[in-house]
Amino acid sequence: MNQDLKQWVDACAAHTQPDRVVWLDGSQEEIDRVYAEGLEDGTFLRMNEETYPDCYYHRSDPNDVARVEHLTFICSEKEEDAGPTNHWKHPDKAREEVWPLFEGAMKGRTMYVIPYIMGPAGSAISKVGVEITDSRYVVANMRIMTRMGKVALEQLGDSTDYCKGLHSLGDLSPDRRFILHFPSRREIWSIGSGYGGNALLGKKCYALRIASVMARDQGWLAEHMLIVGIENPQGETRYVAAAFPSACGKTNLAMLVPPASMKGWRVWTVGDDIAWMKFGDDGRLYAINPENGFFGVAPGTSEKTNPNAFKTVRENSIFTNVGLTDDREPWWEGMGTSAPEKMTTWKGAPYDPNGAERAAHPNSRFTAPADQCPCISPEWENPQGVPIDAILFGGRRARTNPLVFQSFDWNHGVFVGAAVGSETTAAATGAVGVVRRDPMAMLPFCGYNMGDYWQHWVDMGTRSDKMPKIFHVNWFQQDDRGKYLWPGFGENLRVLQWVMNRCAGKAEAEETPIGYVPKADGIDTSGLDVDGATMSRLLEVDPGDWKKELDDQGEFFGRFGDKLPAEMKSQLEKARARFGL
Ligand code: GTP
Ligand code: SPV
Ligand code: MN
Repeated sequence: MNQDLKQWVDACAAHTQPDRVVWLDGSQEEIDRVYAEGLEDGTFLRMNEETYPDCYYHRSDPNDVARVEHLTFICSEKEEDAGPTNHWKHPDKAREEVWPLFEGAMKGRTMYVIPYIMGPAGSAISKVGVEITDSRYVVANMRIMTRMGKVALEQLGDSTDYCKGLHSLGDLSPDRRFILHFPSRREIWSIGSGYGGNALLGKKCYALRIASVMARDQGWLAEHMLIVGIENPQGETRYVAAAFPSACGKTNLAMLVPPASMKGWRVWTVGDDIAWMKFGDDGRLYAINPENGFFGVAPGTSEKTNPNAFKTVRENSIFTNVGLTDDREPWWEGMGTSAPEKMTTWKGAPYDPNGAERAAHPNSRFTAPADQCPCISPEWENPQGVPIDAILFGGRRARTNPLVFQSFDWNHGVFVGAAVGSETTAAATGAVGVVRRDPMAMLPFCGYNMGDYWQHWVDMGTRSDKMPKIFHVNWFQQDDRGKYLWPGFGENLRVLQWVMNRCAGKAEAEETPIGYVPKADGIDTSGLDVDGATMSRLLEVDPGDWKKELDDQGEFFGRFGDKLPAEMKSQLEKARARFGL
């Protein structure tokens, strides 16, 4: 028994006072018991055993359906170390205000101890965490999303090198909800929420907020990125990592099905949300997916848009806050089938096809094992990771950002990432559809000062002459009536083809003030219903739009004071100068 771990678990149990403490080993009998108890207490409903074998349905509290950024804090000694884009609480104040909320919080409940590994078991890049929770829903999700139980305790041994995460549902009141991170002692406290990134502490809390600090200190990168392998008709596979903000298309791009016109192309999923990237001995960046499953956005996922996700979730999966048909099957808006007559909404009310209430919450999700994905990469558990050729940044923008452009070089690419803007989505509480700066899609996930984070990216670029090429993409341009101009989904491979060709030095490009943009006929549109005029609009760089964009970026950079790297300041000035500003 690891003494450090035992002491911490004992201390948490003494404070939270559960009825019993259960250490999880990851076995089938154990999870069967957790589900059986969860069926009993109403946490879960069993789904249709024939069409969705071993699948479970869960409704979260209606006021607990997304990440809560305003209740998420970095608890560093100095406020400056959290930076202007994070909420900050001094560790002493956290102990004073939040620790008491845990007192007796698990009375009448079971405390589960979940040892887990982020990354393949045995990989030198993998890291161990332990989550303590009183939620059976969290246990079931962590069992899909991580490698957990005995295997994690074995990897940990006597070491104190693990992340401690204490989670309790508390009373689920938003007034007593806090997600706290203590980067220097690698600890997380989460109370008052049972959902997603607030409660599955291995995901955003550990693998991004805490790990980003470790990555800075140890010279690697922890990023909100999918990882995908693109195989060309010659059988060569190259890997791309892409950072898009929450609910902006990572899962979809990671599982893309090539369009019929691109014969011989194949796409291989390595990860859909998080990438840890380290230098290999050859100076290239290698990425692993620290997760073991997908916690994906349900609405908009259909046989047509993402057939691979559709097949992945047909067994051993959990559906949260979607509609539930009377046949106990899931249904959501954008599933590609008409709404069934008899259905219960995510709130548990009868569905009214003519009413205003949706069947599924816009941030409803599926949790599914990664190895069930039909296009899972044979390399997805490679302990060394996969070598990355290109990094994409992207956002959801109705205009301004063209379909794709390439940065001039690494540092310009870091600037392009730092300047990402995107319309907000339902993945976090708050207004939806408002453009905000979301650097590297990490605004809610960087565990330290974002200025230092950009400097870390610049520093990484000085360590190798084999850095990936950096691009920016935008699948979400709209016409004046709000219709998407680009078909997206599988057709995005046409853009990746241009990206791959640029990496191989093969495709031509137009040099513009924002970077290299494809020539008018640069993207293959054969078999697509996109005319020349639409294509030029998709590739347009409008100086008026970009003046506003650069002004906004400048204002954002201004918030960082001395922490803004000189390189970012100079990149912004150069970008302005290229527009004659
Ligand atoms: P997180 O799990 O929150 O990090 O999200 P994600 O980035 O993985 O987003 P996901 O792929 O789940 O997509 C979110 C929404 O965007 C879904 O409703 C998709 O249907 C939609 N979407 C994804 N790709 C495209 C695209 O190329 N075009 C359009 N128009 N919509 C897309
Ligand atoms: C996101 O919001 O980016 C997600 C879902 O991937 S959550 O796990 O809630 O963070
Ligand atoms: Mn995400």
